[in-house]
This record gives sequence, C-alpha cells and structure tokens, in this order.
Amino acid sequence: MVITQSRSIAPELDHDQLARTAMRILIENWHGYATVPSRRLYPHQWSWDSAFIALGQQHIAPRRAAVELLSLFGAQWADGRIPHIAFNPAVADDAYFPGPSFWRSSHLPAHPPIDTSGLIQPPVHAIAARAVMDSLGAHGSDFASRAYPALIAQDSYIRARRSLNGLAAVVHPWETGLDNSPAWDEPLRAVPVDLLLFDSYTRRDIDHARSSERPTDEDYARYVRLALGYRDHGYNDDWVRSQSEFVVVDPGFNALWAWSELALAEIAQVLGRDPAGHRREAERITTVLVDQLWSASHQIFLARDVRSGDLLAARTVAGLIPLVLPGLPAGVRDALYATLTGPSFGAGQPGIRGVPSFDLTDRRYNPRRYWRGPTWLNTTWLLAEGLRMHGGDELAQRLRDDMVALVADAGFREYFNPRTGSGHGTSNFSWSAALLLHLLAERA
Ligand code: 9WN
Repeated sequence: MVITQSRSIAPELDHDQLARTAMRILIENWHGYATVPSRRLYPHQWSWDSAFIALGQQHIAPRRAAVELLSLFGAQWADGRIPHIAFNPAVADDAYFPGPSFWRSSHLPAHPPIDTSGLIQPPVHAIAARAVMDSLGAHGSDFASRAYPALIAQDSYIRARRSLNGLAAVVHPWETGLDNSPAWDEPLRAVPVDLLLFDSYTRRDIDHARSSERPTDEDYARYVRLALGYRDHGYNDDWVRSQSEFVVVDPGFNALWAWSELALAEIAQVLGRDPAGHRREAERITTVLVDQLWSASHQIFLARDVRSGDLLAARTVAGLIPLVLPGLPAGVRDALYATLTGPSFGAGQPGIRGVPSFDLTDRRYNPRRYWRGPTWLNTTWLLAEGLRMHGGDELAQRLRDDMVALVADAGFREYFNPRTGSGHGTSNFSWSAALLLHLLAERA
C-alpha cells in the first residue's frame, strides 16, 4: 500500500487547543442525559450520533459516555428497534421537523417511554459500547451487563424484522445515515412528490443551514411521504418491507451490522457468555454481503434496490465501509483499497482531504451538499479503522491527519469540501468534536 504524499499535521500546541474546544462543544451540547448533534439544527438525541459521541466522551468522562448510550437504549421500542431520534421533552415540538407530533410514537400500543421517531440508523452502538466498557475499568462489566440486553434486542430486531435474503433492508434514506446520497436518487424517483403534502409542513433545517447544502424540497417531500406511510401502517415491518415505495439493502448499514457482531462477541466474553454465535453471524453477514452487493464491474459494494432487484450504480462512501470487516476476501479488500485511493475517492492523494462521500468523477458530485460529495469525519474514521485492521497503517494515519487538519482549518463543522477543506452544514457539530478527541487520545 503506497502513499504518495503525507500532509503535515498541526503542531502539538494546536492539538491541546483543539481538544479543549472539542470538550467545550460536547459540554455545551450535553442536555443532562445525552448530547445533541447540534444545538439548533438537530436539537434532540440521534441514534448513530450518540455512538460516535460516546467514542469521544469515553476519553474525558467515561461515565457520561455510558449514560449517553444507556439513555438512548432507554428509548428502545418493545420490538427491539433503537429509534433514530429520541426526542427531548423539554424542546418545543416544532424545533425540528419532523418532531414528536409527526411520528406519534406515544400512540403505539406498546409505546416507548419517551417520544421517538419510528426509523432506525446504522447499528454502530455495540462498537461504541465495547470501547466505553473498556474505558470504565472496574465498572466496565456493570455497564456491559446493562448495555448487552439492549444491543441483543437491537440485533434481533434487525435480523427478525428487517432481513431480506440474509441482509438488512432499510426503508427510508434517513435509516442509512447517508440520507441525501446520490445512490437514493433512482429509488426515490418511484416516490411521488405530493404537492398537497408539500404545503402541510415547514422545514426547520433550512432555518439553520444553507438550503444549497441540504436536500432539495422535492426530496424532503419524498422523505416525509415515506415516513408517513410507515407511521400510518403502525410501523409494521411486514407492510413496509413488502409495500413501501423505498426499500434498499445498503452495504454501509450491513457492514456496520457485521462489525457490531464482533464487538458484541467481545462484550459477551467479558460477561462470561459464549461469543461464538456473534462471530458466526459476522462471518455470515460478510459472506452474504460479498455475494449480493459486491460489484466486480464497479470495484466497490453497491446498494440494491429491493423494488427493482437492481444494484444501484453509484459509487458512494457506503460502498467502501465493508473495509471494516476482517473477513473480507483478499481480492475484494485489495480492490476496495484501489477504489478508495483511485480517481473516484482520491484518499491519500495530494489535494484530497479525508474520504469524499461520493465519487469525485460523477457529474452529480457536489462538494457542499450533504452526503453528495463532502468529507465527513465519521465515515473517514470508519475507513481509517478498516485500513488499520487490514495493515494499511500509512493511509490510515494520513486519513487521521486529514481529519485533524480539516478541523484545525475549518472548525468543528458537520462536513467539509474534500478539495478546499472549507466547512459546511452546521457548526459545533458533536461527532466532529467527539471523533477528534478520539483521534487525539489515540495519539497520546
Ligand atoms: C435526519 C444528526 C443526523 C445524522 C444523519 C444526517 C442528518 C437528519 C437530518 O443529521 O440527518 O436524520 O435532519 O438531516 O444525515 O446521518 O445522524 O446529525
């Protein structure tokens, strides 16, 4: 694995300053039992955000990291799903759209203890829980014994209620975490833009971020329609898997599910339970993922549109995330490395910072609109972890240096232009702060 050029990193003094700012952001975004991704744009608790946030918090306040995860698990549904948003009752209903009165989780017969959305997000929580368990020292097994049942229930929900041909299906772009990815353009075309619906709500996101950096009104109307359909069918997964206008199998979501099984195996071991089932499950998901979503012609994993049965020919960062899996066949691993460092993503190349969220050579690439090109710290961190595990230490280090340099130059923004490094989306974004702390702690 050859790296062409290494970027110089910010001096140590700047690192102390960055770490202090990151801590301040996490403290300001903490609301007593959880951390909001951003005070104004995302004023509640988000599911996969909390996992990334806990990874950073473990270095400064391990017990707070534990509370972050356990409070999210407190919003878990009876069926095991961990909702993508857990609403803060102290925040006005219309501070974020769609808010609690849209999702109506409290109307469900077995309703969760607080208001939540009805969707899920990529299951990265076991990965965070394993790290938090370690950071708690002697208290780690107490935490693990509380977290493990919630994680098992989440895992069972995905397997029992979301599986299609052995992989997990997602039923809304928001469930992928990469909401506005160009991979969803094609399946979303099947979702009508309902003009009546259009006038029935007010987008709050564009009060707090530039509309040119957020999804279009048409796509937002599609998001709303899909969420309403699921809600109005009582969040019934049999209905949604067979009838929804949007059902896709995403390589990023499934790779993280498989990686979580490996984290669950480690947690199980600490609790004196048999980890073998989790390891077998990780292997099984990896095999099916390669079998069903690897595209030899595109040299990357592609999402599948369940409605049409077709692979969606968009090279996105989600298609690289399977690099986190130790069980990848060597040929697939090497091809992924070549795609990651080649013209589509340019990782490690001069003039490219981090890993762009979308193919630099595609005409739809947009370095400022969310998930359609910018570099995000969470996906770049995931790829650095994958590289490190497969022996690509040099590029892993370069990506970590890129992440620090992006934040040093542009601040704790939500996402960054991969070429210029300019910051976009919201400011004081929690997972940017948390992952920066995580990187700096690993360096120390
Ligand atoms: C919808 C909170 C979330 C992230 C997602 C990101 C964005 C929400 C939105 O913000 O999604 O869930 O309103 O755009 O796409 O990954 O979890 O940070």
